[in-house]
Amino acid sequence: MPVSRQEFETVFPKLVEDLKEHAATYKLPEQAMQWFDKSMNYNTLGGKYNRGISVIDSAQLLLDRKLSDDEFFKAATLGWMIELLQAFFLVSDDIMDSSKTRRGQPCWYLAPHVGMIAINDAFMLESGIYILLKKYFRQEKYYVDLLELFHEVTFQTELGQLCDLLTAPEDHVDLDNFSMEKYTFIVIYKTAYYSFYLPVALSLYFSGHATVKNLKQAHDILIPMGEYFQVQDDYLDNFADPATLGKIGTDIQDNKCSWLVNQALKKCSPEQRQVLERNYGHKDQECEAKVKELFNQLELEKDYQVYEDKVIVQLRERIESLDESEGLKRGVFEEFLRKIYKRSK
Ligand code: DMA
Ligand code: MG
Ligand code: MG
Ligand code: MG
Repeated sequence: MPVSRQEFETVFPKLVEDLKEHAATYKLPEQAMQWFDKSMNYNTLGGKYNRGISVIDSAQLLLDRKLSDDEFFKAATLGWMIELLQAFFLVSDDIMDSSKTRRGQPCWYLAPHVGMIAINDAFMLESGIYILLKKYFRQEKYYVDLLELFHEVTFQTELGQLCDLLTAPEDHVDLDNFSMEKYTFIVIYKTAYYSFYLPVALSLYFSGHATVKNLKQAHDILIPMGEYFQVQDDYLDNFADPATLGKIGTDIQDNKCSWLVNQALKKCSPEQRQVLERNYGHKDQECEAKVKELFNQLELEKDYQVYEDKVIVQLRERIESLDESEGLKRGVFEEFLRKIYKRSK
């Protein structure tokens, strides 16, 4: 049975206490302690926890049994470390993308009295990962592997974010700058590694099944799955109801090399391209509305359906043909795909 959000959440308060206890060894002043507590709760809670919960679900499948209480706590701690990494990325991403809301509330940098303190809060969320890793995994023979994995995946995500930002300059719109090749690089690095490869790689180390072959096989399924997940994110940015999605889309105003604009460029007429050229990437609601209207005219929702049906078949084929001889299980990928298939938030 997959773990519920509620079960996963039971572990978080203990980890917040651990991090505050660590800060207390430096006699952190009370005001700062309360701030740190508030930032952790505001930025780490309230999401879907797909990444974090997948560590536990995968560990259960790989070990082929229910976890003991201690194992559950440790797997959940690894899961929360990904959620802290995610919190670090999201706090920064929302500043860089000038987003307004996240998980149905104001982005942290827009919350009362926060502003650019959010940048330091993001760094502290990241630091929390390594404090917990040391506290709970220092004695494991795979400790250095986990340490290196978190560092590498963080770097990969930052490479993706860099390309995402560089293809979306604020001051000039050049549609020739976009391409599906650039798009694929951006989404694999900014999303697929930390959201898909990382949870399963962590559970492979945790369950004692991490081999070069298993990690590679997991990678080769999870990176395409992560690509699909970011295409969904781009689709939902424009087509979802913000009340359901928990965030207001920004990709059009931000001049992003999104999946939708790449599809639009493939099929638009010269006149429609002019509409895009004049209106895409402007911090202006009327321009944004014109682009949205064009996306509707071009029936991009249909292209998305076609893409989704095709990619699902490909992913299921890859999962079906997985070689389980070194202990990897099809169920790990089936469960992860089930969590995101046709998602609306
Ligand atoms: C997501 O990109 C990538 C990271 C590393 C947060 P995004 O800006 O499309 O995410 P969102 O739509 O959640 O702001
Ligand atoms: Mg964003
Ligand atoms: Mg972004
Ligand atoms: Mg997005």
